[in-house]
Amino acid sequence: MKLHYHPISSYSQKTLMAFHEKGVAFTPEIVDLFSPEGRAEYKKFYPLAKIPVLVLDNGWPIPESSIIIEYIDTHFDSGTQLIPADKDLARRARMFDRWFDQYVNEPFQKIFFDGRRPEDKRDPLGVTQARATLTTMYGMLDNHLAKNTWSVGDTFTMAECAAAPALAYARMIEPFDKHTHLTAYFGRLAERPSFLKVMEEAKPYLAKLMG
Ligand SMILES: N[C@@H](CCC(=O)N[C@@H](CS)C(=O)NCC(=O)O)C(=O)O
Repeated sequence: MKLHYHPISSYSQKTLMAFHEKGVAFTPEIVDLFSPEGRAEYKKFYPLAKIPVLVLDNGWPIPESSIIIEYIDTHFDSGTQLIPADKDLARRARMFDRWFDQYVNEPFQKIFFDGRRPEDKRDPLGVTQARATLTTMYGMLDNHLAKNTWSVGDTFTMAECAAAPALAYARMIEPFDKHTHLTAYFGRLAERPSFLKVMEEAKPYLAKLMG
């Protein structure tokens, strides 16, 4: 199976982390959405032009990072079980996965990409709202993590795959150091071998981007 992704894309990193957690192999297909040619080419394959997309050996495409993780977790027994067998724990893992995507990753992307727009095309109100969402979420996560090692108690799940890249990027534009439990949680994520591997792959691309 082939994974269309980019090493610095946070949603790609989320799925990469899941692949590493499970020890599942894939054929990498790096997509450059920053280049107009790369984007135009990719749009022919996936008109929404979002990464990641997993393509199975039978040609069946699976878009959306959470759905890719669902696929690999239910089709491969190896490594970490990312969606708990218990229905209630599974629902909680999915809920945190949604929270990290919608209220950490999305506001981060809004703020980051707004900063790359020409001055007259920026959206200050949207950025203020995104920052408010981020800080609200930081507070909620901090409370939860005061009593939990991972999102779902002691069980590392798909939620952590969503959390690590999203928090790593979000903290660069909105630090969360004053939230000590969230900071400690991020410290645990930052030591996770699957995340270290993702960061290692991203390093040369990030260096190039920062120029
Ligand atoms: N909901 C999607 C979001 C994917 C997404 O927004 N990916 C970003 C890269 S991190 C992207 O493809 N952005 C390109 C664009 O929006 O044009 C998922 O979970 O996979």
